[in-house]
Amino acid sequence: MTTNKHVLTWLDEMVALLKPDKVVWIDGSEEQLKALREESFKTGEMQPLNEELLPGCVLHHTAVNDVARVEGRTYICTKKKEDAAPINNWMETSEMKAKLIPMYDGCMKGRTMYVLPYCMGPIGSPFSKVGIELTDSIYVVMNMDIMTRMGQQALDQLGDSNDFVRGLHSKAKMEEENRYIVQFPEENTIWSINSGYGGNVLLGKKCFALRIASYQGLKEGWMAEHMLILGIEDPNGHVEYITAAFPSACGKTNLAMLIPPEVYAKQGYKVWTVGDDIAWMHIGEDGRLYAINPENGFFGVAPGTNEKSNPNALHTTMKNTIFTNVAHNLDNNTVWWEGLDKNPPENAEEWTGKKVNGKEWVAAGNKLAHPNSRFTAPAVNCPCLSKEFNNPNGVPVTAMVFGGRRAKTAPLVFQSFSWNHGVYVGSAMASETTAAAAGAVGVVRRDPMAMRPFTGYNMGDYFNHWIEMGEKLGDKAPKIFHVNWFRTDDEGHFIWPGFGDNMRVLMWMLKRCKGEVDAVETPIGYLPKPEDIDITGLEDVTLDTVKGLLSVDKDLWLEDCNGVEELYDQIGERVPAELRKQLADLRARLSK
Ligand code: OXD
Ligand code: MN
Repeated sequence: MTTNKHVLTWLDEMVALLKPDKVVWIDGSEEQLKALREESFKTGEMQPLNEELLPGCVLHHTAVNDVARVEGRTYICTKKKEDAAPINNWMETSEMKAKLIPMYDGCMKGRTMYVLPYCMGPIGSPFSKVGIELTDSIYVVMNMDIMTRMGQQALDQLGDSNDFVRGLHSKAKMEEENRYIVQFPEENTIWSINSGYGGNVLLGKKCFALRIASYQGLKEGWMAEHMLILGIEDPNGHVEYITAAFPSACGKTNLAMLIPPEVYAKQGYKVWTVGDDIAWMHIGEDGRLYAINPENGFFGVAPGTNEKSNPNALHTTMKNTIFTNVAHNLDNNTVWWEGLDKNPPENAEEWTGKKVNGKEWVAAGNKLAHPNSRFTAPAVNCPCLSKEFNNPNGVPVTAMVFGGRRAKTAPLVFQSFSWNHGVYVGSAMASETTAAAAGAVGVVRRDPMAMRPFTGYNMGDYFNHWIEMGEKLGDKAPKIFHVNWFRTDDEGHFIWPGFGDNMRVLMWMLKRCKGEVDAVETPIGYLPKPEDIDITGLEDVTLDTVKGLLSVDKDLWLEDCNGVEELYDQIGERVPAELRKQLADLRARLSK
């Protein structure tokens, strides 16, 4: 399929190491994919679902100990420790290889190795990048077919170039204690072993499009961010684009696909999805920042997705979708998850494959679907997919949003005073943890730019890269905002309705960007005047509710500053002086 010498030489080396029985190149043809699906049904790796209700959809269960990204076992390996540590797990490159090579040696004996070329970003875009993943998993091939532009088209995009990411994945023996997800950014290489969970094994996604790409962006002057991209079209047909970073499982997919509330829909506003997870951003010829979505599908969290919370996502999953670790409705051979509807299937298999009475199971407080169960769905299925989705130049970014899940501290929305203050705000992001990563749920952790688990190099250098991008963008830089949809009252109930109504907050941002609305200057940034958040048609939200949502408790903020300082101290001397100054200025404003 290719005469690229760099590809062929690397492949020879890997075949010698892995010793597969068979090597199969994935060309991306329908015929080949169909045969692989059939094979996966035979081995039980996948189960076909109801062809009438869910055409082309399949169900997969991972191993029970392999249901989320494993941050504790994810490494950035560089020659020098300070280039990746201390936020990342680090090991010296050759030391890590010496550890992993014996595990890879012969691990594909008796198996087929799939050679899977893929392109991140639209084919033909100057900003797209190619990777090749070697894997012994059909599940991976089928997921990558949805999530990337896969096969011959990717090799054509690569041509003779050596600029491709070398990805190696083996399920090996699926040993938890020997599970490693390793990035070697200096060598454009990813090694993943002993896992079958999406975020650990679909190497185009977190490993490449964030960890490796963030490093490439540092070297080449662009940005790879954990951000959704959406467009808001006004009644005149003019579209403004917003990118937004939230920690995993904080509703990026829901925001990216939001349905405008009636007050806006009536006027003719529309929302378009460009991406729900990752944005690659370059400075365009006109000096503005442009974003492409490197992915070609959505790897979304299933639980909580329903007709009300995200009808677009639900619709997107109705055909040609892979469901992982959701519950199986045995009555009609479909799927179910918590929050889909109020009717758990009686005749069900819960996510590990055990037959249960779903109603009784749920009533007894058990989960039918795993909280991090997923759908892998093609972007083309999405009813609100932007017509710019495949635009090789991307879309111009007007506003950038940071956000987290904070019960009390952060107000509904505020705008930063400047780009550098916005970089501070991003660096200070924090959130209460969710089920997307293994570990305790509900603990506050600092998650700068939602990139804590995804930055492929030193976090201080990463902050500095943001500051330098701002210098290049000058007055063409997007405006930076911070939101919090998750404020709770004293009983722990969410105060803001969220979902589609979040558009009310985005509309305020766009007005700010166009200079159409004033704001209140506060120590933490510009806050809306409460009456400038349009609450028309909201039943449970009054002007007083909005006032409450916009209130800022200075003591909580000063406490939060201590958390930021701790993070900066942990990162150490590479934290830019500018951010230390932003922190000092914020403290001074809060103490006045
Ligand atoms: C994801 C994540 O899967 O952030 O997108 O964990
Ligand atoms: Mn994500």
